Amino acid sequence: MPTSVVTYALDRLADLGIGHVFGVPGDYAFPLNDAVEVHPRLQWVPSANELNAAYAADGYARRRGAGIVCTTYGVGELSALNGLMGAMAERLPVFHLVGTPSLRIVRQGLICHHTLADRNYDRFEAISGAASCVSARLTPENAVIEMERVIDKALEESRPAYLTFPMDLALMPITGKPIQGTLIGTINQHDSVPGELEAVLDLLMDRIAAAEHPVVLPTITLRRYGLVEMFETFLEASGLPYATTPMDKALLSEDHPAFLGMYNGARSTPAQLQGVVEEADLIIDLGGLVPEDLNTGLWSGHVDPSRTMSIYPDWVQAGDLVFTSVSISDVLAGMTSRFQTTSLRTEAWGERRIVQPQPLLPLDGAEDQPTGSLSFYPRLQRFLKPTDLLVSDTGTCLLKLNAMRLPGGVAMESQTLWGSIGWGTPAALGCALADPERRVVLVSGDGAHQLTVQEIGVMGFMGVKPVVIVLNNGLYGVEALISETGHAYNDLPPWRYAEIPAALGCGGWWCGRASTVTELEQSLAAINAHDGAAYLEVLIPAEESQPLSEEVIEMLHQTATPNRAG
Ligand SMILES: Cc1ncc(C[n+]2csc(CCOP(=O)(O)OP(=O)(O)O)c2C)c(N)n1
Ligand SMILES: [Mg+2]
Repeated sequence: MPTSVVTYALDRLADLGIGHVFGVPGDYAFPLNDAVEVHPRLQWVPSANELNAAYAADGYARRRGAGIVCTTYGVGELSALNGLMGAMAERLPVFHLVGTPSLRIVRQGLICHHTLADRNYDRFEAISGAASCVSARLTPENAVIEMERVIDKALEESRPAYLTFPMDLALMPITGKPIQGTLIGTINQHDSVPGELEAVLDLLMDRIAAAEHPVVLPTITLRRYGLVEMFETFLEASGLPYATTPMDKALLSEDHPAFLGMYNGARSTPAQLQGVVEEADLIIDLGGLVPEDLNTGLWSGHVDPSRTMSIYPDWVQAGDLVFTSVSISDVLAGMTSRFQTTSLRTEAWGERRIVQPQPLLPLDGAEDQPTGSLSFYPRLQRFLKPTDLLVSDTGTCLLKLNAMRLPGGVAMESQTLWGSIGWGTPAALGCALADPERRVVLVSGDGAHQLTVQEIGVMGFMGVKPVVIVLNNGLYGVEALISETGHAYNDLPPWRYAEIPAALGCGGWWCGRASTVTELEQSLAAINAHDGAAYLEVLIPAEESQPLSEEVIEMLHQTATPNRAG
């Protein structure tokens, strides 16, 4: 039987190594839903709602290279938008497949559900299209060529794609010759112009040779483009030290001998790292640093552009010089091979270690004391295993975890730039399905968790085995930090968190609640001894969330009239 439009599109996406489709069915999407159900390489994940589905696909794409979210026309696709815009911001190729009214409905001008009854069938395309870097309306005639264009663009930009499937066209056979698959990682991002690449490499190597204290700031872009291994080889060959910003945390194992710590302006850890980075005579920005507030210690950092060489995915900037025809993979490979063939690598990492790595957090808190941040984070740090993947939602926990050095091997995912609370729980599901080799440990504030908690039921249904840790302080704590305490709008309904997995149908989960240090230690030990998923509620005193100084709050919000003298 000839391949239908919808099956062909799924085949091409499955060729990328994607094995799951997150979504909520709907009548306009039935052709898609049916095709996923019978697809030999794809499994449907029954997301609790479309926003959760988009978050889960984002988490999946972080670990697998790409993900799929499938929604229905209007009501479904619009509900997924925040999640997809997050994937835009955080650069994740999530393919958003939407089932739309049949061409027959459109041509007859029938008024159909999920519309404004105005015979305008294209209203949502522009809205959803804004949360993607490429889009296509698939037809039998264009399916083969459009799928290649869309996949290519989504991977090149590492951003979402939006694909619509009119119900009748979706089931029609494609015309043209189907294309066989290419796996992620074998797709070249950009081609460099040889002369320009040589010029960049000459400049970079000259600057490195002339520098006494060069520092590398690698970014998450390297992971998005599958260049992490190449970066490790580069470090080995060059002997250069590196630091990461919060957005780039755990790019490599944080016990790497070349790792200096987290550069976050005046909030760097260790603290002296700010000086090391900002006074370095050469900063090699690998991938494009994002000088966002939470990524720069509330804009307290200053990386001097004249001492920085920025290597973006497809161009390079060195002060006033701009090179537009070079790809980051070629620059990285070129620098590595020059280091390997010259004697430039003179100092070993040990000698270069200008700052001492941050030690383990001290084990604060006595046995019967109530739990709090000071007792929780050191114990979490010791609980983590080298093959764990830590997922942190946005909130107080992300600020704490970003500043905490991760034990060797531990990977981490967070949404520092987009910062949409509630992302963590569905994203943890996506990560667990995409990366089954790792145990996913989710840390979420109670407020964030309340937004998307239904996905716990999907975790149980899909049989994944994460460790979910919910920090119960009864409020939107981080909001209290950056406003004032006592606002009613920061209070949360007091849920009985530890009962949630059972109510949502999760069988075989270890569930518990820790309110004292002893309970916390016993719970963490019990979770490690349990062969299955776990859910732990940890009480954190609301009083911890005291407002920051007015000065710091002003730094974040920039609302005060500037001081003319300053
Ligand atoms: C979707 C969304 N809505 C609102 C916000 C604003 N916001 C940022 S942090 C936060 C509170 C987080 O509270 P919680 O998860 O309980 O963490 P805590 O700081 O209390 O540990 C809110 C409401 C946001 N970032 N994203
Ligand atoms: Mg809270």
